[in-house]
Amino acid sequence: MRELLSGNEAIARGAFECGVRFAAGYPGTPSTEIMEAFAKYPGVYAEWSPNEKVAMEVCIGAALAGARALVVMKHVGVNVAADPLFTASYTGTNGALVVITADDPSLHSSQNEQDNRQYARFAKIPMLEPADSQEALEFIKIAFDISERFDTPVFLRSTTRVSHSKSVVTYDESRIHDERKTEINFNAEKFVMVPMNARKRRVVVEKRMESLRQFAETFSENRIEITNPDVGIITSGISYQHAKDAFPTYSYLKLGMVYPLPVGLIRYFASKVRKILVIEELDPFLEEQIRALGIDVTGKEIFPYTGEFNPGIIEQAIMGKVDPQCRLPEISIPQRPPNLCPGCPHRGLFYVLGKLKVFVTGDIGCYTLSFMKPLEGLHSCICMGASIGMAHGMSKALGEEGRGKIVGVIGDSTFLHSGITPLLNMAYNKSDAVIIICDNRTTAMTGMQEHPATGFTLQGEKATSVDLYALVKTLGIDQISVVDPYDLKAVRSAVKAELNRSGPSVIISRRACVLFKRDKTSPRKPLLNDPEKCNGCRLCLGLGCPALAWRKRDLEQVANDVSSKNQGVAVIDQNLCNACGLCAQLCKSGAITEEKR
Ligand SMILES: Cc1ncc(C[n+]2csc(CCOP(=O)(O)OP(=O)(O)O)c2C)c(N)n1
Repeated sequence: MRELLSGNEAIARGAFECGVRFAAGYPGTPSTEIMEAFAKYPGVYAEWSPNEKVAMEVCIGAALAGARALVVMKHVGVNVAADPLFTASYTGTNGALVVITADDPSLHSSQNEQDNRQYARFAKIPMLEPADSQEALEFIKIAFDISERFDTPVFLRSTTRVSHSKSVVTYDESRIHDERKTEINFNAEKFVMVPMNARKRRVVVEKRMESLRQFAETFSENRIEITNPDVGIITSGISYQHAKDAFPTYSYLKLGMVYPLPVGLIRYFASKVRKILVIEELDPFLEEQIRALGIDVTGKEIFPYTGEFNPGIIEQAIMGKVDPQCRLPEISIPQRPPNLCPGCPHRGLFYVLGKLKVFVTGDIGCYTLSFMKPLEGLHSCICMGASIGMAHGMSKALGEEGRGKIVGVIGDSTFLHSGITPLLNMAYNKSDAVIIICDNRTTAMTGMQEHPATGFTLQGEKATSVDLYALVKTLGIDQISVVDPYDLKAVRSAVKAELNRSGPSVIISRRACVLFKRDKTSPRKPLLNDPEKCNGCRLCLGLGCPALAWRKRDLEQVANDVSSKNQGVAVIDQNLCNACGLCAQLCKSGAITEEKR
């Protein structure tokens, strides 16, 4: 069978083929589609866990019961899941555990650009790195075999290009393996990581690393292609594809396993070529280890440390110029800054916050875009869940000076991911900050995934839906209010009231994402702006709504119009307007209405 699959779809397919029937993850670009694709295979269990740490623990448990378990996350998700993972490296897996880390060089959709190959060395866990969809399908199977054979978690690292590019994949329907047998296993010495047991396991980990190093020497996916004795390139993953495109005739050592490295194979390759280049995106991960072997290589002194590579970048670094054939086509498209959708429920809230003289500690989600003009309603963003702790820390540090000036905002999915404990902390340590949960009933930013408050599972089954109000109350917050962010007055008075109060408080700003309402019963008609009534005050444009534009009046019109000297009027794009009504609330001249035409 031949099919065009993205790297993510191929990972899901390969996992299913090799008997994986258990997967957990938390959404995050560029990894999200792996879980979404896997969940559709027959007879599998797949869940969105509330965060990556939980997903990791769920899969460690499944593996302990003998399953082949797949845990999926984006690169920063591994930071969240690192605690259980590092010790699962000691316990081993019993069944099999493969961790997908989908890294994002060039930060297409991430808050940082960390190179998760470092985690393999840090946690003493082997790591495979596919270069295209076919390899993604094959490598995930190999990863599970390695996990079982060496009793270790295994990383499979993808990057955005591999995860999201589609290439032809050949697979064999008849090679689908059955689910592994599961059973309860008791082995306290191996699975109870108190110091006396962990010390013994620590030694096992080092022995395992030695066996893996030997395995790497003959591992078929660490592949040598000797063609040109002058230049040899050591590379892996997507960098291999780019390097091959730019320099098809050089010799290559393509590493399918980037940790641990095949030292003997590298020495052998070095003996066959006169000059070695190490081509890798982000950190000099391979380069430093190869240099440590005493092998002279050229690497980051010519290749960039940051961002994705492409054949042009590689050619420029090596040759000092780019062959036009290697140059990426120059496409001239107008700059289009990201913006909240027309009708986005976050807009009303952040319009109000931007007008108040408060510091808003932000979090990650669609609403993070509110930091930009014209809203400017969010002033920091570090990582998922950070807003609440930061708001608390700021208000404590500022003391009296900060009273009534610190607000933290967090999305519903992010609150359930990592906002609960910092809110508990705020209640416990008597904070003064105001927290706003932007509850749009979905995980909008990554494409509308379910979470524990939506009432549905990843596989579409009905589930219990946590009551955010009750949850916040249980954490010890007594002052809670709920507002509709489509009602500017209500939002303003709720925020002001909470800022004037002492002690921690929470406002739930509740309105379903305009792109994803389960209730589709009452679509509203786009609003109209009457150019005769519009006084050109531009107040409505302060919302930054993509459905609102400014139309200049020509000079003659302005000169002839005795009633108004407006230079222009606001216009509402009828194809974009979702009738949230915010602009009508701001319009003092009554020009914006819900009128019939
Ligand atoms: C540790 C980590 N996991 C996943 C992500 C990807 N991600 C960023 S924000 C977010 C959730 C957004 O949902 P929500 O908080 O409900 O806000 P919304 O986008 O719906 O406004 C996700 C999954 C990330 N940045 N970091």
